[in-house]
Amino acid sequence: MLYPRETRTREVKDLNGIWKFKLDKENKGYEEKWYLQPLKDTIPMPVPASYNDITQDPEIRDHIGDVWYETSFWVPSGWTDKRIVLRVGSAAHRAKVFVNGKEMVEHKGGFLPFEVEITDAVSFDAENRLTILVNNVLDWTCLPPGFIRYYDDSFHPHGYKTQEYLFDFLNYSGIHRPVVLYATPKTYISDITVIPDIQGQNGIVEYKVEIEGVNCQKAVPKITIIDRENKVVVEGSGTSGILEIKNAQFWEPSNPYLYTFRVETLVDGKVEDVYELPIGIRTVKVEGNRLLLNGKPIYLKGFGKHEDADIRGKGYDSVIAVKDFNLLKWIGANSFRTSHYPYADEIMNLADELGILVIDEAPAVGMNFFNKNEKVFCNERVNEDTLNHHIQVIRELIKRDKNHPCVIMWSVANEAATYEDEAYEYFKKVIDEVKKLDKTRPVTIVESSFPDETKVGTLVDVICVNRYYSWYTDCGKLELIEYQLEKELLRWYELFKKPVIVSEYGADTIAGFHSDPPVMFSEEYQCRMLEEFHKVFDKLDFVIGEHVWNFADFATKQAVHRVMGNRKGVFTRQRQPKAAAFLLKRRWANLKRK
Ligand code: GCB
Repeated sequence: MLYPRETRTREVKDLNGIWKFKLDKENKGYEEKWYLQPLKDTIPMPVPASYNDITQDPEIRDHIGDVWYETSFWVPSGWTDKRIVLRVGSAAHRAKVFVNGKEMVEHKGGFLPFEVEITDAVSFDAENRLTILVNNVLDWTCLPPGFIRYYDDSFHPHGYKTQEYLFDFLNYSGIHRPVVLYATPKTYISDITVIPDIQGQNGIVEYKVEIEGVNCQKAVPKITIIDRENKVVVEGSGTSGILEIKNAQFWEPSNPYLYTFRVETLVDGKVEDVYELPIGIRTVKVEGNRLLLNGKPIYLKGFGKHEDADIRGKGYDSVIAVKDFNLLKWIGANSFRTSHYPYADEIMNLADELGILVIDEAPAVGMNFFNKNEKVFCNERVNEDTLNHHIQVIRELIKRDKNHPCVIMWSVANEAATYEDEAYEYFKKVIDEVKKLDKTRPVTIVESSFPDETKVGTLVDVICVNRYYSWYTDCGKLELIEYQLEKELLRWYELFKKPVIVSEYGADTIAGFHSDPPVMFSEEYQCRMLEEFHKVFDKLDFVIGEHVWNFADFATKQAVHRVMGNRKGVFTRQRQPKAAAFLLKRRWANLKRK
């Protein structure tokens, strides 16, 4: 799926801003066809944003079910002979889109974009009404999965229910990413796949262009690769081919060089459509116990993140996005994982531009009761339907992100119950799909299982493991970390002979709490814990990365162990550094390993 970009032949119209919003308290609006008329009794709601924290009303914050959004737009008169597409960056978790009362498309999955051609549904002479129904219920067929708990006891009123899910971050809901209209010619470039390679000093670009629409049979794509100085470095033509850039600049964190891959489709010698894709020439490979970027070992320094901020919730916000990248640069990180779901296109674009490496994660989190008596991979829970949806999400994810040089690895899940026998078959199918669609990037599953119990260690290219020694186990016992962690990591390597990334480690820390000797929740404890982990990483050659949990404090569902959210941030939710930020900045500046 091509990100909507303006070119000579393409226009993008932003529909973001303040929309009308209505809570569907009894979830009856679809049945009553609310979309046929303008919504009544609405309140203003920003798009993109989670709706949960925008008002003072707990009923809106905690709503389970449907909500309605509505806006209106005019179609520019210059678009009469164009193909008009509506694109929703994401809506959590299911959406139905109506244009002028007509149902156009539905989508399941809250963290990926979807689009629909609406050329025949719009009016050029009148204002058009756009209605989006969003539903936030998570069930076992969703990613992430969840379930509704109905209470049948004397402590709860009749009919009381809660949305349950087995991950900690808050189930923020709403239209989370930009909504745009865009226009393309009627014969249009529908997809581009670019696979970069390196031969000596030269960059190799294998490409494939897909064209659809009225004259697609006649259309011939012309390809031009342009450097940053706007110089043409190579040209070609045809729907697929291999191009060579002599003396290419390779994309890497210290030089995130992007070329422009311009496609022009010619129909009877005339330019019909133009699309410009930023590309980076780089390779990623796992060799022995190393991760190689452009043939050289790379050590990952960074974080597991979240899309999360005050008031906006999970809504994309360019202010937060740029601030976060500035903090990543300031602290000396070179990477992050999109824990626990794919992030906004705009964030991926920034990572390309700024040279931050990304482990791109599917929204498969919360597939674990952390209780071996409660099975997850079974008919009533994560089953064939979940698997089919997982595979569908993998397809959408790779289609969206395949061309990003920043994406160096796919993560198919976080902390699933991989100790269950059934997990092997399940993840084999998911990983086979990834490998079928992308033969160039390594694949991982982020583990909480121990090396001797996981059933999936043989399926992945890199072992990613989350570990909380001295936090969730042996609380406060910093002195045990080195002993426990070293033993465990050595075992991972002994069993699987694959490079290991510690993809989560960290301590909840309330900014401003101090204690010496350190106790849990103090800034000193967070620092000491990180240092103990680092001692072990620095001894073990096969450890190829450290991702602290978390970049910033973030909102969670309420629980006795959550003090207004998860406080494992190295930055506060307002993006101010805790003491650990300065520790990491010093460490990462001086780290010898590359
Ligand atoms: C984990 C999860 C992460 C949680 C974290 C924690 O293992 O992967 O989503 O936020 O632990 O702090 O509990």
